[in-house]
Amino acid sequence: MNKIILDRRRLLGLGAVGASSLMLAGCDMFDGLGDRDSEARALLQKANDLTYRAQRLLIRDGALAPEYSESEIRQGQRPNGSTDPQSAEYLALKASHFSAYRLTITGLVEKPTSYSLAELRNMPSRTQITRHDCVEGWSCIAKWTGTPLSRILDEAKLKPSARYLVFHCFDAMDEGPSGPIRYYESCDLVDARHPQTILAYGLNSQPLPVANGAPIRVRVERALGYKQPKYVHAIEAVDSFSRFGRGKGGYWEDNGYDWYGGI
Ligand SMILES: Nc1nc2c(c(=O)[nH]1)N[C@H]1C(S)=C(S)[C@@H](COP(=O)(O)O)O[C@H]1N2
Ligand SMILES: [Mo]
Repeated sequence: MNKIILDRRRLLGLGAVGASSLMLAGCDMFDGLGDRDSEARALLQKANDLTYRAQRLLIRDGALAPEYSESEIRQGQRPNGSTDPQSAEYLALKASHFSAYRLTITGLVEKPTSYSLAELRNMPSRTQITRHDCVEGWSCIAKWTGTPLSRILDEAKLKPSARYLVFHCFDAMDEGPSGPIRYYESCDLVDARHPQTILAYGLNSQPLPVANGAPIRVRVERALGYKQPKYVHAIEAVDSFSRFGRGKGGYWEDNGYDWYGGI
């Protein structure tokens, strides 16, 4: 395992060198005319895709993120980002302990459907103790319980054209010209079907607190903290992200973070 991590780091390091030399090579493009700026962007995008493909090659599709023992849970899961959504819809659901909540599955699926929290809790569950790594430089080991996302996808039956899942959240991050800009995230179908990818409703043997994403937050255990959307109300199967936000696949991605966000 250590060897794999080392090799991966080394390869990612090489990837970074590759990307920065592309950037240098791209520099004189900024002095040129017309749409060369976007040419340079396309090059950088290619470097990003390369990193993604390198990671996909090195991390076997089914490889599990490390799991820990109860004794390694040292503190509660530190709430970060949104911790108390204020949208009217969310406040109403929270007031009734999420009894009227429904998780909607839409987009490129044969059977669009929705689930109440009770229905999700009554499905087969998975519990895992994993480490959450936030890009701000902190980590927490916590125990997550939830419904495997693969089970939900089997029921909804993805259409062959589906390539990604987009997770829509209740919380607003900013006010945009046409209303609130809500948190959203996405993942590919390999991560979506990964055995540790769950729709979590439990944290450290308690119901998931509001501060950590009640009633449902996604755990994609091989990815960074911002890839773990909280307050999820809809999952949409899509073939592209271009319709959402600035088209980069997530709120933080639209603000410059890497889409893949693997660890
Ligand atoms: N809806 C939503 N999901 C989110 C965020 C957020 O602000 N809103 N922040 C992300 C970030 S940066 C981190 S580190 C984790 C924090 O999860 P926690 O509050 O359970 O620790 O949630 C992620 N998912
Ligand atoms: Mo984070």
